[in-house]
Amino acid sequence: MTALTAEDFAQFGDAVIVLINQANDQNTLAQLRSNLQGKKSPTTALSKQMGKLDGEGKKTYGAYLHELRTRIATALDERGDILAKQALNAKLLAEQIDITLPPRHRPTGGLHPITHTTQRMKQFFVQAGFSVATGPEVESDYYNFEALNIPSHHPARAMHDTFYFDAHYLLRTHTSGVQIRTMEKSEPPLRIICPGRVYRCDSDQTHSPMFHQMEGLMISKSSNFAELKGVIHEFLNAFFGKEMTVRFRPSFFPFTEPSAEVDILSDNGKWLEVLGCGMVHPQVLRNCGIDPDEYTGFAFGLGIERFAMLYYGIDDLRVFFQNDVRFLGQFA
Ligand code: 2NM
Repeated sequence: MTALTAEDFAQFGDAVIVLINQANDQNTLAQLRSNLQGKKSPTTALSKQMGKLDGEGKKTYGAYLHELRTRIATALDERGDILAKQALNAKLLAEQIDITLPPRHRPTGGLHPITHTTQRMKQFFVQAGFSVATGPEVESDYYNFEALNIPSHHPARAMHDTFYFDAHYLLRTHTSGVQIRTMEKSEPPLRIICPGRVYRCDSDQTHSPMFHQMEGLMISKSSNFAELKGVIHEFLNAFFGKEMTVRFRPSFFPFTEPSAEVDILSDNGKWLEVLGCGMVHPQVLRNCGIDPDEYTGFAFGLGIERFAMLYYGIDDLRVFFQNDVRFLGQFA
């Protein structure tokens, strides 16, 4: 065989490197790598020729072949690096995101109008020094009626008003049990409001079997009816956001004496009843361990739905409980 010269190896190497540098993607380069370095590659074929050479010739030939393989390997690696970098840049470019695009619309919820109304009520009383108290919705006969001076023959006790579980337990018909417990537990003076769900066996256009009430209680050594009138009037002014014309009408509740119902004058000249109130009955104070000769107090109770309807101009009570998003969305 005619021995290949250094020149031959160099020319072959040059030609192969041109080929390598023409590879324009990683797949082509991988194919080329397998063709140039695999078992069937020209360099493998060349190495098989070595056996036929003598000692000195084998050494020179071996050195040329080694250099050729090194050149090919280096060229493959360098081209590989370039193509990898190009592929990465193309990927980054393709996956580029525009962070200045406006976000997709995500609908957000809002507070239920009853929750919002309750919060506005709390806001007034908390700034006036009242604490918010809560209690169980399943009440005992004692806390819902007995302690409040509601005798067993009173209409409020009749089956058609109250949801009874058994002879002793019921769904509270007002939050007064919370006030009773607070009076039992704490030393006067006291200023609390008790918002919450209450239940009455009654359902039509203007009555829901579950509705929301807020009751308030203030006990001190000097509370009187003038103070009650002042607090209620200030509350109504704050809630409706304007100076209200208010009327206190004598009324009757078993747990207050004297008792009154409060009307506000509406824009169309009609009086609207909005709450009940009175001076806590001495017997109720006594029931809770408070000496009525030392302390006096006033209490009031209102329906939160009624206030929400007046505030938002809603004429149907039922919309509060239907959870229609077209209604609720207007308060978000
Ligand atoms: C009302 C009207 C008048 C009231 C009385 C009490 C308590 F526990 F102190 F005796 N709590 N709530 C009360 C008074 C409630 O609702 C129309």
